[in-house]
Amino acid sequence: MKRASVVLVAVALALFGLTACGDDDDDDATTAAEETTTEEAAGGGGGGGGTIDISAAAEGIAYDQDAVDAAAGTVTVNFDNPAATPHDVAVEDESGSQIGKTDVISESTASTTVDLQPGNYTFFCTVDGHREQGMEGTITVN
Ligand SMILES: [Cu+2]
Repeated sequence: MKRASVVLVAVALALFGLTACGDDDDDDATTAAEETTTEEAAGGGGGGGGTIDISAAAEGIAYDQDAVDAAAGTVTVNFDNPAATPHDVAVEDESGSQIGKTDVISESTASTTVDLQPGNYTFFCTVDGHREQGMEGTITVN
């Protein structure tokens, strides 16, 4: 009888240990879920592909970014132009077709939405001469 009790205690401890491991696994799963949520938030709130933030330099004919990433879907392009020089952000696909653009603005912000598929797009300023002076960049869509 006494030996049987020892065995039972050992089994109980073993089960407790397994249960504890199970809890650890649950914690890991929770952490992974939180990380996924954070990544979605970093990609930009809202549904679909999220947002792209592009800003113009305060001085000169330039954007602050020359390459941005986005998730495929309906993407909101948020443009901030702190300069007095008017700029906009237009997006064209790999065939060179313009698929959307913001208003031309100065010392203001504007946004537009574009539907992006996985692949590469180009963003640029449509104001005369600005693209040629370097106001363009790439959008990589995953
Ligand atoms: Cu411009």
